[in-house]
Amino acid sequence: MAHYTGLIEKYRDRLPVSADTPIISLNEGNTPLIELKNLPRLIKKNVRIYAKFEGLNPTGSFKDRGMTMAVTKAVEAGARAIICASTGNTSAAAAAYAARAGIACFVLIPEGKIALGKLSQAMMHGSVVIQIRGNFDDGMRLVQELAKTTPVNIVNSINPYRLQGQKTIAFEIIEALGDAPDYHALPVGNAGNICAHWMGYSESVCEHTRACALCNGKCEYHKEKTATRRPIMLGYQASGSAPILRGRPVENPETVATAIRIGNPVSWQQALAAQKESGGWFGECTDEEILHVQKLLAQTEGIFCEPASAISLAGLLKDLELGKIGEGTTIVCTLTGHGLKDPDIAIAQSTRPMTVDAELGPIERVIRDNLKNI
Ligand code: AN7
Repeated sequence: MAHYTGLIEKYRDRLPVSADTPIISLNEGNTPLIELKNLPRLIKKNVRIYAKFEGLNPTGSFKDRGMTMAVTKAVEAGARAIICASTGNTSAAAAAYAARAGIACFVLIPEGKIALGKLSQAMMHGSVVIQIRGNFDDGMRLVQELAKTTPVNIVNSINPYRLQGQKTIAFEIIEALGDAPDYHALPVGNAGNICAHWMGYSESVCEHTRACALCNGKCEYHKEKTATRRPIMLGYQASGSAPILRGRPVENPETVATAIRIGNPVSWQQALAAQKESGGWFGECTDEEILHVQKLLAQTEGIFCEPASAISLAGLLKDLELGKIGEGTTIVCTLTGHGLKDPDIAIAQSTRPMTVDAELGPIERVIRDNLKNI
C-alpha cells in the first residue's frame, strides 16, 4: 500500500486542485473510525455507534482537514500571510500549516477563553497571537474587516476551501462502513463542519442507484459514487451558546466547551438547509451533560476527546433515551478534537492524585483498597 500523504493527494479528483498546485500537508485525515463497544451495552440499546476520532489529526482536531486546503490554495494564489479568528483549534491548525508553508499567521482569540493546549500550539508554531477583549463573534467580524484593509488571506470557514477539505471526512466514513450511516451526530459552533459533512455525503451519493436503467450501475458517473444514501444529520449546541436552537444570535455565549462558544455562526443558513434536507434536527446539552459524557467516554471506551466534541455523543445519548432514534441503526459521532487540548477541564473533573512516601507498604495498601471495589 502506498504511503499515505494526506487528504488532498488521496482525494485530489474530488478537490479543487490541479497537478501544479503546491500541496501543503501534514498527512492529515485518515483518522480511525472506532466502534464503541461498551456504551451501547451500558445504555441497553441495540445500536452501532462509531466515533470518528478527529482528535488524531496532526494538530489534534478536524480543523487540519480544512486547513491543508485553505493554506494550499492561499500559497497557490501567492499569499504571504493568513489570518483567522478562533476559539482555539482553528488557530492551532492555521499556525501549524502556515509554519509548514513558510508564511505568516495572525490569530485573533478571545482573551482567557481558549483552552491551554490550543494556545500553546498557536504560540509554539510561531503565529502572531492577538488576544482580543471580546468573544469569537467579535473576532470573526474584525477578521473580515482586516482582510479588506491588509494583505492577509482569511482561513476561517467562510473561506470555501476549508469546507472542501473538511468534506473528506464523509468519504472516509463511507469507505470504512461501505455506505453512509443512518445518523451522523456532531457539535455545531460556527456551523461550517456540519455543512462540510453534508457536502461530502451528498457528493458521494449516486442518484442513479435506485433506478439506473441506463447504465445498470456501470457508468463512469456511477463508479465515482460510493454511497447509496445520505445520513440524517444531528447537530448539537451547548445550551448557553445555542443560537440556531433559539432562532436568534446569542450576544454573550457561555459554555465550558469553549470551542463552540459562538453566538452568531457564519454558516447558520447552510447548516439549517443541511438539517432540513437530511430530515435531521438540532439539539442542545448543558455543560453538566457535556462533561459527564466526556468522562463517560474516556472511562468506558478509552477515548479522550475535548468537551465540545463530547456533545455529539451527549446529544445522541439523550435522543436515544427519548426514543427519537430507533434500534438497529448505525450512527457515527464526529469527535472533533483531542481531550489533551483542554487539560484544565480534564484535571478539574477528575479525582486528584494522592501522594505517598516512596515505599512499598502504602502503595500496596492503595492497590488492595482499590481492587476491593472492582
Ligand atoms: C473541537 O477553532 O470555531 O461548527 O475557531 O474546535 O464547524 O465551527 C472551532 C470549532 C467543534 C465546531 N468541535 O465546528 C475555532 C472553531 C471543536 C471545535 C467545533 C469547533 P464548526
